Amino acid sequence: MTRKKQQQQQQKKLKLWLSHLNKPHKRAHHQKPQQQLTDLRTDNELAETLVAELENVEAQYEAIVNKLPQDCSELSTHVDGLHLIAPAGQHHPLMTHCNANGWTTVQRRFDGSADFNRSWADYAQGFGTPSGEYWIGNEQLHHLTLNNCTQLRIQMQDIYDNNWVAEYKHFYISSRDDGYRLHIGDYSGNASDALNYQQGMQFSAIDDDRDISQTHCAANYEGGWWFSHCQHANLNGRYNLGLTWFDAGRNEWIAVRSSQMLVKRLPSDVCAPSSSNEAAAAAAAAAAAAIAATTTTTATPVVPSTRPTTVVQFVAAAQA
Ligand SMILES: [Ca+2]
Repeated sequence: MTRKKQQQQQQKKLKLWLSHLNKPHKRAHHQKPQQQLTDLRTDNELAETLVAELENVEAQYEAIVNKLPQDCSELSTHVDGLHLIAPAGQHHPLMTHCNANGWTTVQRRFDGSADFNRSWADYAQGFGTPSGEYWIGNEQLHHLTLNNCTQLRIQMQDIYDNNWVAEYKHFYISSRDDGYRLHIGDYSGNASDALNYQQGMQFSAIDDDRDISQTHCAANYEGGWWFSHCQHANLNGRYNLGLTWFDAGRNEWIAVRSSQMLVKRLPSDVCAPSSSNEAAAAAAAAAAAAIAATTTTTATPVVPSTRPTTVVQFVAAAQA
């Protein structure tokens, strides 16, 4: 018998058992006790068989999920497009976009079609569609970066069609209990290390202010992010106004039109030892504490561009 036929027969049996068990058992009042006992025994046997079958289905499901790549770098052939992955420690498949170089897309903005002004729970779970505008979810980010061997690449295009890149050799998002805290390190690129300003911050969203500003940054910027006092970088803010990155090189805000955040596992021979997440976390916490101790008001540490763009006005308004 073919595997497909076997599966069809199994499904048929399951359906039959389920329909029997879920049917209300009409037993006549005059039914003899002996008959009632026999019925109960039959029900019990059916239930036991059903549980065994469901366990079998669960085991098959687990086996399929375990065979999925943990991220796009594990795909046998790197083809740009949508792929199913199962991040380490998560026992369910996840559809995401992979590029031809094995990078996993975790965020994408390009037309403002998806609403990014969402709750902390929405950001934890993820939203949008991997083929369009998208946030993969903080829980997924935590699991994708758990291996302590993940790099982050941020690609942006500004409203003047310039391309900007910020890459971090180390990227780790802590657990839900720790507020999905941001840990980054070893920057390279042409966009400036703006994200470092938010190093060690917990994730904030419209309904959950976890920044260290006296204002509510996520509410001001209409998007969830690792805000501090509030930001030097924010790719989840209000589209066309709130997408920004501070380019320290030019002392100017980049007015971001489209952005993409991607992660990729580093080759194992260049991976940091397993304890470095904790070391990075401790360093980040110390840095955050230092910021909190030295700054008591909402800071706009660098005067934005003299060119009055809508982005700058929006940023200035929100920082105030
Ligand atoms: Ca606050």
